[in-house]
Amino acid sequence: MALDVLRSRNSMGDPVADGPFAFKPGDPNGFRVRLEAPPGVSLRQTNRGLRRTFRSGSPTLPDALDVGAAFNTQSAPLGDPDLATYDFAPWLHDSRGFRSRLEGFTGTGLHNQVHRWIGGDMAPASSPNDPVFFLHHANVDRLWESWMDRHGRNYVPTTWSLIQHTPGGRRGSRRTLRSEWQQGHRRNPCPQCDDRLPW
Ligand SMILES: [Cu+2]
Repeated sequence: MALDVLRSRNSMGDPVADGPFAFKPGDPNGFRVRLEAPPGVSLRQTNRGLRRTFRSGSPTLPDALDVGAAFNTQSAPLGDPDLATYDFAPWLHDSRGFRSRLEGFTGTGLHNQVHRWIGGDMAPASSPNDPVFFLHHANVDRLWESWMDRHGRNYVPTTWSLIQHTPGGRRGSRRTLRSEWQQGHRRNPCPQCDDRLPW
């Protein structure tokens, strides 16, 4: 379904020029992007059309083989038994396990690859500006649900964890994950998050 939406004629561009999300300069009620988070900027107001730059960040989309590989818990080289575990300490973005595989920090790309393939407004932290974000993330949730059907609802860590995501990679003092996240980003925008990681 997402591909059908994206493959409509001229459904990419700056701005998108066709389809239900086309930019119509003379129509104040047409689809507009009102907030954006470009690299190095946490959030700012704007008033423009939707941007999509297909294949700019990845030449391909994930396919069924990529998804199948993320569920293959056989021994190497056929699969990876760690994929039967949701996540592993120290819970970093590229830790072993299924979570980082589905996010796309390990393996073939999956979630991140879709953001990169669509590009434009799907790349930065303001990626929910593109309605296809919700199709994409519904599918990510579907895959996670499928994994939980197989391996149980084993979310880890079970308590708030120290986070190493603060500016400079320092371990913060003992605060909650949410507090670290907010304070870390308020003090100093994290280049890794703002400029590299798809959302
Ligand atoms: Cu995302």
